[in-house]
Amino acid sequence: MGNDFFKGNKEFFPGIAKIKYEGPGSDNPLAFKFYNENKIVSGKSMKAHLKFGIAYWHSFCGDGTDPFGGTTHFYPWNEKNDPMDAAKDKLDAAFEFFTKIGAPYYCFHDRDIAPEGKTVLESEKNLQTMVEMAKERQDATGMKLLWATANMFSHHRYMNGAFTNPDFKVLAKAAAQVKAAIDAAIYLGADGYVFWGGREGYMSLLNTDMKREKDHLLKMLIAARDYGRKAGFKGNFMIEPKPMEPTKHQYDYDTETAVSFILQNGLEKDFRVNIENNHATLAGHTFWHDLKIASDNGLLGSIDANQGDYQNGWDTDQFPTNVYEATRAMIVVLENGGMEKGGLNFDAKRRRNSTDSADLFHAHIGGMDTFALALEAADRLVNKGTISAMVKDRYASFDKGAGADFEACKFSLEQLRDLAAGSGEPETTSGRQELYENILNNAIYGK
Ligand code: XUL
Ligand code: CO
Repeated sequence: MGNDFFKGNKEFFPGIAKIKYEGPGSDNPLAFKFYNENKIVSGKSMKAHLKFGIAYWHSFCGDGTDPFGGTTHFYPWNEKNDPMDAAKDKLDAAFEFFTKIGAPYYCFHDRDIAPEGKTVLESEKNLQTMVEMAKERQDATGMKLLWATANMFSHHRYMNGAFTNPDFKVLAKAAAQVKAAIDAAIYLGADGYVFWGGREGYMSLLNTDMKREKDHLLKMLIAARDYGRKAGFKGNFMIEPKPMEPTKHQYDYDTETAVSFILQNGLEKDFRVNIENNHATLAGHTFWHDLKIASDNGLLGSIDANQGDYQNGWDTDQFPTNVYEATRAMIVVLENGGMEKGGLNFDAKRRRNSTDSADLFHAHIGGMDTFALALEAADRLVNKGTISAMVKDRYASFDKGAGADFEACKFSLEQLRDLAAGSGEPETTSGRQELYENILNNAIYGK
């Protein structure tokens, strides 16, 4: 019974009603067990804390293709021959899904919602037409656009990069695409605009002038920012770090790199980072680490909520099910005071062999329940304050006396030497990692 989409006349997901919260006692696979959108957690509803977004590309465009085989997900909205007619069916399917799953936001690449035309003008017109239709549906349903972006990695012209292409003519095409995508973001009232530089990197340093390419990248981000602000875009521009894939090395390698780039170039007023779990793990970090780097620098923009595979390491874009990992993420989000204009976008796809329409619902229900559990666990931990008090105490020697003077830059190296020479060997202090881990587990299990 695979690929059972579109059995009805008008509905693309027939037989599936709006997903409701039924609580942990329910055995209904098409119900939330933990995500209760109106439940108040620390003065705010779960819906407002989590701000779930649906990724248009995975849920309505991804067809199950992998490097070893073609389509396994056959969608009724891809059946019409005219690409604009197909795009309209896809939009209807998407909004049907959004309202049935009950997520308040969505995200798209320009080419997800509108087909590329033969010319720049035709592409702009296609996008404008689809964006106007999307606006009508947003107004009718209350859905909001979390962020938009331009796909500057699929077309063959971008095989050597977009903003970092060695051919200026290609760079100009990328500029045209970004301008139209920013216009779309403004028209739809998006809270963000994302730059993920899929091909902004190199396959070989032998043929690459890295310094020049990075300079072009910066110039283009500034041009996009200036255009967006002039045209009235009020949201955050965001860089989404990823170390590799499809290139061997991407310039926005990890969060630390992207944050440094933003700060070094004075872009912090307009730019934030959009952090994806599986990109962090691909860079050899944890999701938690990258979120913390962003938050510590006041640059946490939004999250692409997914998870990787712990054995093979690459970007498998699976739906988040790991409550422990999600809890650590939500601790950072809560301590950050939320994400202002950001949310949790499911940049995640069903497995190639998950071919039933219900699988799309199971996948999102799992992701939403996971983060609902994580939110409550993180809230218990943050509110209790045991860990933050323990961490504060760990650094207490810098709160007064010579330690505080050091932080206030009152000591030279020689003076520090004299202090050390005048005192005995410090007593060792336990880092108590196991105790911290137990406290986190206790919070996850309801204490
Ligand atoms: C690719 C990825 C993208 C960005 C948007 O790994 O994460 O889907 O989120 O271009
Ligand atoms: Co992503």
